[in-house]
Amino acid sequence: MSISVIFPTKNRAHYVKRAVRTAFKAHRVEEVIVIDGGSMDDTIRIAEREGAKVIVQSDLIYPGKGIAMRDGAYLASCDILVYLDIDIRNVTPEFIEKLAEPIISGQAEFVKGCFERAAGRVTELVAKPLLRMFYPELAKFRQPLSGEIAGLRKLFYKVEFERGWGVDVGLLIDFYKLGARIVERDIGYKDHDMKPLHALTDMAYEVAAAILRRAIRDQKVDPRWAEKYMSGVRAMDLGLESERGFV
Ligand SMILES: Nc1nc2c(ncn2[C@@H]2O[C@H](COP(=O)(O)OP(=O)(O)O)[C@@H](O)[C@H]2O)c(=O)[nH]1
Ligand SMILES: [Mg+2]
Repeated sequence: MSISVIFPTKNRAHYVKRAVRTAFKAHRVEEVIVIDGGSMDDTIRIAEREGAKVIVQSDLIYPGKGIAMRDGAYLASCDILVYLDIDIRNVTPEFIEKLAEPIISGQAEFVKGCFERAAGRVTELVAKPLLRMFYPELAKFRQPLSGEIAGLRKLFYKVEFERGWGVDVGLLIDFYKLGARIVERDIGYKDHDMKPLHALTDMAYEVAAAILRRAIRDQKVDPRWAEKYMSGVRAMDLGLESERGFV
């Protein structure tokens, strides 16, 4: 089985060389794909120089990580897709090999990476409580928001990619609903940039929205209740920056 490695990127030129080179070194990797979210730095140039297939994501909104992941799935041609964040300082080929292994061995169709480091704030305070309420079967995952995943390419065409930060938890729920066998695989320590608390508000909101939209779809939440309480949230004017376009 062959592997396509996909990196969503935005303004992370500093990490690109190591990430792409490392990906090409992993066993079975036949292509490395970089989907850029409109970087103003050298991200695209370096990725091309290193031999990656590079495109700019199809809809240039920010945050658009989910759009980039979806575009990557459609550009890819190998049997297995492995997604990695670009900003992993200590990335090694083993990250990719460990993620793909349960699929190659026939144990799973979808693999969620997890790390030794404690899970992030949005994971602990938003994703886990909501998963426990609406998808208790998924509450055991230590890092339901991790962007390090592997899956059978053909299954990625049957799930819904959220546009922004909700994409990772959305994929986990959708693969589960598809009946895919899912395992969590510890891939060691992940050394990456940490966002300040204020940058997490929008992220937390998008993660909550992704879970709640699926809970409504799966009839775990009364749609009339949802209409009444959730429909106005997106348009709510808090006097802050408006319109994130996550739906
Ligand atoms: N194409 C694209 N990539 C993005 C966007 N936002 C973030 N990324 C990439 O998605 C990955 C995860 O983002 P990051 O900021 O590290 O999130 P965190 O690890 O949760 O703090 C990184 O590889 C980013 O460069 C976007 O709008 N478009
Ligand atoms: Mg990161």
